[in-house]
Amino acid sequence: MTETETPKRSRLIAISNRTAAGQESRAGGLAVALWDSLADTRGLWIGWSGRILDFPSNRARKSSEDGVEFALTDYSRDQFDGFYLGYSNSVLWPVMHNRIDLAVFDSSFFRYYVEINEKFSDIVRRQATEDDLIWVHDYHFLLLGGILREEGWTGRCGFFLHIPFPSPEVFRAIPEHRKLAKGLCAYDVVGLQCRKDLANLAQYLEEEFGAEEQPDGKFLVEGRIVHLLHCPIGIDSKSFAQTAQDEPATRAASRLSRFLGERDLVIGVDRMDYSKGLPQRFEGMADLFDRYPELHGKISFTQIAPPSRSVVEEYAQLREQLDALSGRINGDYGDLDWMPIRYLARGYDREEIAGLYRLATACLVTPLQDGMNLVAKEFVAAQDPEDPGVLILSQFAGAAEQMKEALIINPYDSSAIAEAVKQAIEMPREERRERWQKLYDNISEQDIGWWRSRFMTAFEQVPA
Ligand code: ADQ
Repeated sequence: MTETETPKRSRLIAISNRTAAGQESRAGGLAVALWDSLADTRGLWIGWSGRILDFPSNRARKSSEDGVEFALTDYSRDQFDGFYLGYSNSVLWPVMHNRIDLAVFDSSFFRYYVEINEKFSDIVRRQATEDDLIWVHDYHFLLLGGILREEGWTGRCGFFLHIPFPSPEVFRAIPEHRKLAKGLCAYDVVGLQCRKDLANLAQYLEEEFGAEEQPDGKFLVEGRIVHLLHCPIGIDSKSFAQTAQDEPATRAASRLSRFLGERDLVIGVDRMDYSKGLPQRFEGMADLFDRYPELHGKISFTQIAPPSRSVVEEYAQLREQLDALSGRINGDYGDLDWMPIRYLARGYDREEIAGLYRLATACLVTPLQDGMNLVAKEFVAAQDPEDPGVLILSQFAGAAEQMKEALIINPYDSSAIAEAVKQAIEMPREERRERWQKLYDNISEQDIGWWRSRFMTAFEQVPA
């Protein structure tokens, strides 16, 4: 069997905090990837309903959509604050993204993290049988595998971490790091976005638990075998390439091009998150206009960044910082007929974004730390092969391991951002085509189906 063929599957049970239940379009990569596997195996997707209730039940409500079953559960306000906003997004998210300085180590959060992981363990045990494959997603559920094992679960459990795994020193800043790591090692397969993450986790497990490396990516940790799998997530590149040429995309592109005129569009598309390096990116653009007055009026930088998690203090501060920075840069460099930065703090439909990518001369993907970054892959997929735009990519995005033909930059270095933008807008068409072709071949080969098969193949090999 080749790596891209999916073996005959057991029923799949997916677990993630948010699911694709009730989504009108299942356009997101993860939703599409999981949906197909779930539908093929008459599978079940367990997650949060999105509801906060005074007295939530410990059970989950079942529903079904297009051949996929859902079991969704509600949270209390305390659970939402302690588990989701607290431990998940104010401890794990910042630390895993190398921002210990932004973490809020409030000891009450962990209790709710354990409580929700236990709640999901109960739901899994009620809904699943030990013949099923349990595939858990992301940092919200690091403990779930360990809790299931403590409760005597012997079925196969796999885990995929969508965000980075930091260096051992940084991970040790989390007071409960040993408990989290033990939970992680209770899974049979742990998938990581890039080789750096895998090396960090392996080093941590060796130092902290004396883990012993076995052949084929397996590690013996405290008497159990865990398979650490390098498994970079991809996108449905062919379908995204088509989306970028469909009517909603071309309509959005023509709305923007009316304001562009002859100017080059440099685009950024991100959730408004401190990991995405937005202030540094804005400073990089300011640096460009500072160094090259001849480029004034020639470039329009459009940043789309809908606010996320805005009740978390750091996110509210980021919003204020970006508002101030864009105002300052437009004030300093703008003219009667030109605004250097168009900063849109709202989301757009995926179809519209695809059209904007295709219109752009360059895309700035400059996170300070990112598990993968799907925007980089979407931008490449959306290009016109005859006249493609240039991807400028942070060396700290997981995607940089695969996308070496992008202009790779250090996102902390505003001069590097400035020079890369200049290089991109001046790059000859032949060089753009060559770089783009290699990038496109890579993202088409290692697409979302490849990612799913790679994980499932490792998973199916675990003895039942
Ligand atoms: P995110 O940090 O949310 O996810 P990213 O990969 O950048 O990840 O983008 C996710 C999706 O949201 C993309 O499909 C993108 O098009 C869409 N999106 C982003 N900004 C948008 C905007 N302004 N308007 C509309 N849509 C927007 C986490 C990890 C990543 C990892 C993914 C998948 O943090 O590192 O790549 O999961 O594993």
